[in-house]
Amino acid sequence: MQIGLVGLQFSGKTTLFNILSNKETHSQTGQEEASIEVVKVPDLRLDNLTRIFQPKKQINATIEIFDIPGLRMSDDNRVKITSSFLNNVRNNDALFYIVRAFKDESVSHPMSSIDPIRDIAFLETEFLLSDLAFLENRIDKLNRDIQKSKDEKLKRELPLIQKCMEHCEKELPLRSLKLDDNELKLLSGYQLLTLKPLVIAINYDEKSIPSIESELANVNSIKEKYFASIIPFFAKIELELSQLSLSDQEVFMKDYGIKESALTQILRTSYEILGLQSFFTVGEDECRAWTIKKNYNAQQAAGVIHTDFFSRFIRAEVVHYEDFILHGSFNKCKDAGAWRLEGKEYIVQDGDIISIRHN
Ligand SMILES: Nc1nc2c(ncn2[C@@H]2O[C@H](COP(=O)(O)OP(=O)(O)OP(=O)(O)O)[C@@H](O)[C@H]2O)c(=O)[nH]1
Ligand SMILES: [Mg+2]
Repeated sequence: MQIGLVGLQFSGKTTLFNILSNKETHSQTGQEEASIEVVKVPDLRLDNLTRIFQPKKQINATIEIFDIPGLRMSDDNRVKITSSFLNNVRNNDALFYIVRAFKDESVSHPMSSIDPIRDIAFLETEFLLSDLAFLENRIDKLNRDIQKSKDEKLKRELPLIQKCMEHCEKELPLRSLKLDDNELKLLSGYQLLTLKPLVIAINYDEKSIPSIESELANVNSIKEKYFASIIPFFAKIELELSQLSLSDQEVFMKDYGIKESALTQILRTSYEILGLQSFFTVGEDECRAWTIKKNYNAQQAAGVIHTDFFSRFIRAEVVHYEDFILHGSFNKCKDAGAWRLEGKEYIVQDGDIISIRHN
């Protein structure tokens, strides 16, 4: 799973990327190249399981973060979208618009003033125009090809693309259009930009921390318009905090009044908007978190561990993390009726500890 950080130049993407990747050596801010980092998803439940099972290793779930250089002012004093920018944006499962709200005279803004709502509208309009251009071309091509080939699949695609086109023409993002699983599958190869789940992450000054609720009230109306989640963060101060030990971080976050770190918020919302959840496997060798879609059944989850587990699935032994912590061991869970043997249709729940029986 890959999420892309997109936005105008100097909005704080690379600063945020450095917070997320939590490395000693930081990527240069203001760089021209896109860079990618695999980020461990912190999970206290997995840490606890490791404490109990003492395995040789702990393997957290991961998520890939893609830092894309921002849009800058060109020679004619306008911010223009480029095809390399769009190509970078297309490659992601979800988008995070990183929008600047912080004021700092020493950092220029490509549109010369601080206006988060304008910046969001700018990006969203560009992405909508890109989708419209694609859909228009696709309709032309489908019309030509249908006459030639009489392919049933093409005939089914045409009304879907037309429906998408009408939606975009009303200046609405495709993520707000109701589509069923088949329709989504047909569209999945096209990487339409306004169909991607969106989080708007607004980078505020640390001075705004005490008044953050009222700051957010000013931008909340756009949530519905863009069908997006909004999260506030404080790049500069959070980068400093991320270099402290975990216990110091907690103390300073409390002092500053930061309720949840940018890292936690971003990973949590990514899971939410992508409809993801975690289950665990435990043992002497490793305790591990696995990421799956929310509606996955036991057999599909088994297939994520190993493709053979999918085809040779017999049953899944399941204990929920909370039950395990409550009772203290698998045997005690059995006595309490919290240990279950589930068939392939069982829908896996977030926090299940699973062992796959296979032949
Ligand atoms: N005062 C202040 N400065 C910030 C904040 N966030 C980022 N900056 C500064 O703004 C400048 C640009 O930040 P970057 O994180 O490199 O911005 P970017 O979005 O990656 O920029 P491009 O890659 O050029 O698109 C750097 O000098 C940062 O130190 C903030 O919250 N407050
Ligand atoms: Mg950058």
